Amino acid sequence: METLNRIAGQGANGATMMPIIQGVGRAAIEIAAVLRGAVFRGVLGAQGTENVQGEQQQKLDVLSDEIFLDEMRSTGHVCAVGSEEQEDLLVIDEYTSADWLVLVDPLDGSSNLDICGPVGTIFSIVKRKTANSERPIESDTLQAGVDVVAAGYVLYGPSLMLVCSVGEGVDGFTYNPSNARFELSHPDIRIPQSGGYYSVNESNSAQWLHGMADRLVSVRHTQKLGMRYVGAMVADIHRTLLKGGVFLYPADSKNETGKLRLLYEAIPMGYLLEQAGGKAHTGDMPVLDVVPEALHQRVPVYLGSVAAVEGLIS
Ligand code: AHM
Ligand code: MG
Repeated sequence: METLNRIAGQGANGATMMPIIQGVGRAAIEIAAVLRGAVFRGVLGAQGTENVQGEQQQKLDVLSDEIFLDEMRSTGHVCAVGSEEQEDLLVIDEYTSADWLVLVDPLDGSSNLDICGPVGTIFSIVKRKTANSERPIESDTLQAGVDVVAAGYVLYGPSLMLVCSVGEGVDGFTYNPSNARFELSHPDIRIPQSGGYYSVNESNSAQWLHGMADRLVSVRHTQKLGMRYVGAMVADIHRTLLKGGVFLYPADSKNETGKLRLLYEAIPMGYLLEQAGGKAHTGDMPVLDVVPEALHQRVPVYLGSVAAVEGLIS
């Protein structure tokens, strides 16, 4: 059975990305173990702090962030990490001359923790723009999705899965506890172009802008879509990739730029969707064309099968 090593043979960047993606795999195994034991270690619940977005941090958000950062440091190839849980760029002092920066949402969907629901980790990797002799700075992370070199997610569900791309399609790997390896379980994932589900927090529909509620009624009818919503982006995107349809988090009258973060959520998931033959759009432009202006910027997202996304944005 092929393992994560498959990535090393993919495209121009596979071999270079390999140690970093293996680091993501190690972080995933550690975070999964912490999640499994959380109720016994007293690490469920609020940390009592807010992140830069003003959201309550869960203890597991903070623990996952620490684990991920430690594993990125241990690769020796990452000079800095931009995390949804950290206000500023975290420079890895031991490796300031390394080539790569990683953007991460260490524990996405953490409101699902209280109900033992699925959660995930989302990441992307970009090459620094500053010279290697300089200390990396925040603007090194502000790169459009078209310049992303690798991206992926970890799904903490009934199985532990790592789904990623280095620009040569999308592969899914499942952790095999009997040999402690991520094994290739879903080679070359292609999103179905018809059928599937729409996935959205429909309780916001009265506040959606641009007539989105009416458009959704029309698209779900013409595309014959069922409905599913976990409320954890990784689980909702994973289903969308495998079954087709569309995941959306539109702009609404309270959040005119949407809820989800460009760098930690929209770009990595948009990159994967496009690599799998789908479409990723903000309603104004392709997700991968948006040039980020700030680390914690938000955008509306429409991610899924081409016809379903086009039906919503046109
Ligand atoms: P988080 O990064 O703070 O966990 O928030 C992101 C999550 C996504 O996983 C999910 O798609 C979305 O928020 C759900 O939002 P809502 O509860 O408004 O439906
Ligand atoms: Mg998130």
